[in-house]
Amino acid sequence: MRLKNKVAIVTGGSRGIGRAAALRFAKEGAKVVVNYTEKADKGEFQGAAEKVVKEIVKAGGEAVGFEADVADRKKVYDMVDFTVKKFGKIDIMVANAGICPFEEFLKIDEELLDRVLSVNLKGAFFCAQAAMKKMVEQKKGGRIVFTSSISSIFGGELQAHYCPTKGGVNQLMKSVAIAAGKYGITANAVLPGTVVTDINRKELDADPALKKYFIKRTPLGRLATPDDIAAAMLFFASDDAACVSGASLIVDGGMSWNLQ
Ligand code: NAD
Ligand code: RM4
Repeated sequence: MRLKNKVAIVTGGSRGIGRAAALRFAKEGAKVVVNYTEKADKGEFQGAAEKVVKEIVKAGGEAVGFEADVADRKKVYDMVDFTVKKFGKIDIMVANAGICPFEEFLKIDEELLDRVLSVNLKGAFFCAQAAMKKMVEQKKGGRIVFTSSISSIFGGELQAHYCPTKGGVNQLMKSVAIAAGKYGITANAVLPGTVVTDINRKELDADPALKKYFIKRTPLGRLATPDDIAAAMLFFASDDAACVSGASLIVDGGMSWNLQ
């Protein structure tokens, strides 16, 4: 087990990539706080975090859900305090929660822009800051893993609000890596390609040609899965990455470099 006796928070852990990370980390021995927000997990997604917790517990692991909008600084700090109360410490923060309400550039109003910036960029900032503060107090090092995206490098017609947040996450990650290094804390980013999850399912289902195009462009012949992304996160969170900090790892089957 690669995360034995570790304690991890996975933001946006109730669904998609975060869910896969929560399950994988628990399988590797970590106690996991499965973060989500009610604002996102309503309707058909209600109770998603509890399902993940149940799945982990059923498999013999330890986990608990925690509702917090990562755009809310106080709630993020409360989440870290809760984690320490519940499991005694925090070793790993996976700043993963993110939203991408696809929209045409000319139709993105200030409210939508603010929300995407707040969740994806400010949220990642608060999670890293709150976790690092506690890790510094603990004096035992730590791991901060960001979910960025290939959209941090490439643009997207319906993602003019989203892509800048992921570019920002890359820069945030580098600065955190520099600030945190002297405390034995690493910061790294995973850059997923297109992974079919609730964030894009409707758009991809509505445009099968687009999905086909993504797969065709991918040298490995398939899109990355949430488990593929979780495996990269696990690497950054594990002892194997003890001397890795400030790194970005694209996990997309080679898709994004295939421009020809
Ligand atoms: P998803 O929609 O399947 O899951 C989103 C998760 O985030 C849910 O658990 C939801 O409750 C949570 N969430 C949403 N807003 C939140 C908030 N304000 N506070 C706390 N939790 C919140 O999405 P996903 O595809 O798993 O995406 C996870 C991360 O991966 C995001 O940062 C996304 O930008 C990034 N990403 C996704 C893809 C992809 O193709 N799916 C590609 C690159 C990067
Ligand atoms: C990713 C990437 C994917 C998109 C998701 C929502 O960062 O751009 O293609 O589907 O975001």
